[in-house]
Amino acid sequence: MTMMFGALLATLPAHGADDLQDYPGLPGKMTGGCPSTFMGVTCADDVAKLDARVAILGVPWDSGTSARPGARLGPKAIRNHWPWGQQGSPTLDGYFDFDTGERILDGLTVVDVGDVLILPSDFGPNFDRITESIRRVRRRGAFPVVLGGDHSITFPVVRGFDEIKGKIHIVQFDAHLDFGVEPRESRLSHAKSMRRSSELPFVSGVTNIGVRGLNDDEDLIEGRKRGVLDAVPARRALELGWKKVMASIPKAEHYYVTIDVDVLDPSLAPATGTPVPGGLSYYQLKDALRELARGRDIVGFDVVEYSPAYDHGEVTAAVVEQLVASFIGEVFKSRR
Ligand SMILES: [Mn+2]
Repeated sequence: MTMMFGALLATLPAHGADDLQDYPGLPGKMTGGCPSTFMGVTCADDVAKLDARVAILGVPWDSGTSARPGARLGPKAIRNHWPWGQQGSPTLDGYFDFDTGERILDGLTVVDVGDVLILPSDFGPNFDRITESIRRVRRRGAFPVVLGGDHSITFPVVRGFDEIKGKIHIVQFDAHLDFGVEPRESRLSHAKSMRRSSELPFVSGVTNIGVRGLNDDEDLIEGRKRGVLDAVPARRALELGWKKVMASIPKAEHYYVTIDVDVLDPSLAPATGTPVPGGLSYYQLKDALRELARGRDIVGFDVVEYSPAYDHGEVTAAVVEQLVASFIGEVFKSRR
């Protein structure tokens, strides 16, 4: 039986450069455009002609999940949460934010480039397409905003910033460190995404904000020893206040921000694979992102681990949608 299985595998074509060519996985190319878009912005699925400041990119991948799967349905569910159809972009008028008293997104072209094509189960070709999609979005001068997907996608996403000059520091909002001690779990699982990302030559390190609950601390001890990982636990962050927390983040030329939905209190964000009691409220996370964006060159961000099968009345979808829109607003406010 083992022999037969081996023979069968031998007849399968090996993955190579041609696969990438056959399935360029450019957003939209293989998925038939955009059935729906993030907050109704224009569909711009031909990345070769992309002309926008901000590009929303879906990555419907959850094969890196260790507990409850379903985050592959996240991008679609976040887009479908918007009930008013495609109203187009540029978002000339923007939105008035009653939380801050400011107008955001006005005059900013935000488009949705669709999803990276995912062919189930193979990490290699899928991760290569994710990386290549980020590179192509960036070469067109657009700021990538990625909707996951489980947290394993952050590694191939960050890998797509390899043409940047200077170093990137990753700020991770997450109930977990995702820096799993080797050799536990597979190398590319969502529990290892920060470890893999920290190994990229242009990444200076990772700061976790929001780790909590009962867990191992050996990965944090190791990461600290190597100078590539530090963490401000959720409870500690709330005691310190965001000004002090953000001031503790190491200086870098650029910052990439990854937001795992499970950083939030699961009572307001139940729709995630590995919920942990406690966590940030919506306003606390919104304020944290506002403080983080102040005076820092943020080059892109993702929101991952939104898993709509565990949602109730789309409450988590609403949280994700508003966080994404307001964080884009904060990032580009500081660039005006
Ligand atoms: Mn995570």
